[in-house]
Amino acid sequence: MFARLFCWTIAAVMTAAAPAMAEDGYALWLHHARPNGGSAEAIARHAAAVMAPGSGATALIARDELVRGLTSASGIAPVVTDGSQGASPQGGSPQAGAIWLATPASAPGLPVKLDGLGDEGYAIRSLIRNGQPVTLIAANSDIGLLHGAYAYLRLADTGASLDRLDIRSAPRMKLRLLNHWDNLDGTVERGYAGQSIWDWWRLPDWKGPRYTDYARANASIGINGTVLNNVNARSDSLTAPYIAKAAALADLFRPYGIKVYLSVKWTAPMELSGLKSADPLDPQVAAWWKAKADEIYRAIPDFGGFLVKANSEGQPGPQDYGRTHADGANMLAAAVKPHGGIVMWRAFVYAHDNPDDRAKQAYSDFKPLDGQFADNVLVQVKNGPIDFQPREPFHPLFGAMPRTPLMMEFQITKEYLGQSTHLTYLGPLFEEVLKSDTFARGKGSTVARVIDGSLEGHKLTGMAGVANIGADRDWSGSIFNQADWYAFGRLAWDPDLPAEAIAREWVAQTFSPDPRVTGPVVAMMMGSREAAVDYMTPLGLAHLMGTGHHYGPAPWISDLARPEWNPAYYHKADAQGIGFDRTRTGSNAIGQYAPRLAKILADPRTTPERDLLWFHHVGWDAKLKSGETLWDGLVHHYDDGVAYVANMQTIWDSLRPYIDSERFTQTQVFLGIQRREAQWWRDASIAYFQSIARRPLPPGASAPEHDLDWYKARRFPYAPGHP
Ligand code: GCV
Repeated sequence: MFARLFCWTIAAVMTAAAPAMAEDGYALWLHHARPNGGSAEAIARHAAAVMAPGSGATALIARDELVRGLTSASGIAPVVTDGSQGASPQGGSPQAGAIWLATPASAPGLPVKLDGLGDEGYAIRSLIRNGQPVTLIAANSDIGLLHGAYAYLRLADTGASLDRLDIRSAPRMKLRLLNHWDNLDGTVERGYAGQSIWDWWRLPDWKGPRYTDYARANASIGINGTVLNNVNARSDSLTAPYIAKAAALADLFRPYGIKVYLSVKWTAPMELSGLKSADPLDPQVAAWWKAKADEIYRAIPDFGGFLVKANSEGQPGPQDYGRTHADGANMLAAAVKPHGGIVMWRAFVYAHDNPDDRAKQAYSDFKPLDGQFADNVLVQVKNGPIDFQPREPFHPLFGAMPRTPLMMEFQITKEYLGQSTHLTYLGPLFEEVLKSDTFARGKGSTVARVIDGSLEGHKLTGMAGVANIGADRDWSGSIFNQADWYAFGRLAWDPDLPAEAIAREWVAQTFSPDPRVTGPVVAMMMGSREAAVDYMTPLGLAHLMGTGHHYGPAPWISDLARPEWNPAYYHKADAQGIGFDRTRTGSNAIGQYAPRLAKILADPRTTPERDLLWFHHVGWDAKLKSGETLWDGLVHHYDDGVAYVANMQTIWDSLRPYIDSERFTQTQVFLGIQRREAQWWRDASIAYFQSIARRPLPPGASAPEHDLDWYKARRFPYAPGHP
């Protein structure tokens, strides 16, 4: 009878008693710090035992994660049983509760309904079993159990009541993917957290512990796939040695429900096998890709598929052979289809020989292809029509291709939002885009409903985030950048989650659920992205960053070869006013939106002020909603941005008693950098625009610290993220 009772207490206590880790951020949101007395006791009371009958790798991970997390959070290691003894742990209080992990396979006749939860969803329910309080975590599969286990830990860590739980949750998006822009030489394009975490050189032999921690972190927020290499791809990643390396990672990630994908270079058949062309309609080319896909699937049976950047920024593609993006995508799709793979074809395209507004080019290329893509292709669209700016209106392709699954591409790494050191929480940016109404099928046709498939009935759905992960000890280049990774995962699972609630969860798990911490830190975070918009590119301005590295202000640049590489192309400031005329009198990019929205955007008086200069060229003396002139308002926005950062510094300084010194100091120092750089952005922008607008600063506004030439002379040859 006792033979089936397994006691893991010693192992669990050893886990708990591991040497106290420095708070260097490595533990992310998973360090399960012990909350104040009351919650710790409640956790111990509800989770004196973990009943986990499964024996598969994933079920064991779910069990171990619970034991590890609960031990750390409550200070008491739960007993582990296989459940056959009922809920009461041996020697435990008869009132003590247990966590019961179960699937229909392990426990037929479960007292919860699991239909609608699919393979990845879960249910959590408080019940009485054999007279004992039990929290049932149930799912159709072990992966669902793992997600449920992490969800339970999230509740415990955030101080939620664990008494009467009745939760059902399933992901709204099928594909929830990180896109790594990691190069085979270890550099990361637009990476600000050190070198790549993939040690390609020593793979497949050396598989360091960080890979498993990476999988844990991602699984804990529901991410279920990772594209390992940069979309600016090298063919080498498709050679046998690199397939073996990818396979080693796939083996590690599989028990966490995470599949690997690869970015591919269009001309790989020519570069690797000497084919004369990469024409997608050439049978030899198609056969090459089919053989390559077969080879990959022999090594990685659950390989996810391919991500492609084609005919964009110098990358080759099917258009080089007079073919369309659909021709290219469908040829690759046929190669992976027999294995259940998919193709994600990026819509980030613009051409140097196309004089049309850059913001219009992707729509012009892709909209006519709607309905022509194979059923295992998604078109992956950046959130806005230019390129991950601090603010952009949503991309007009959302809602415009009803017969094609569109996948969202967000950028988690902050290429344009202060890179590693600015505290600019991206949750509100993601939320703003997802909630935007495309009006494609009338009011309520939000971007979230386009990408979760509900608007047009698509089953293949997804959201990708360009990762901000590197080999830095804190993974993301700063503690607060971890929140962006976290928010991405949570929103990919449920695009309706409010950014503020996500921030609260993250702060509670990362620092403390103490309201003296969550209150001010969440408040800081929530306004931080708007502050960056204010001090960098207010009122709808965009792409005014330094050339190439995109670090710091350079609105004056106007001499680069391609027009759309120049900041001056985007702001179009002249003696009369500022802004890009995208109405009928200008590029008519507004015409790419649904008529109801286009009508709103066509008039500067009805255009949301936050997007004003994106859509309109507005006179310097035009009146804003506040009653002030555009010029004065612009200056005030810059000042508001700087003031917000100064305020974050004050708030953060007051939190010293509640935050460990390592993470406190990093944030304090980084806020100092941000303050300095916000001022620089403000001063350089005002110095430049004033030289064009030729108007005095509004009363009370201070003059820039230096003259314009000083700002123009700054050079940053070693700025990171631009290998
Ligand atoms: C991977 C922008 C970035 C590039 C990036 C490109 C893309 O242009 O600056 O670094 O290249 O977007 O998304 O393909």
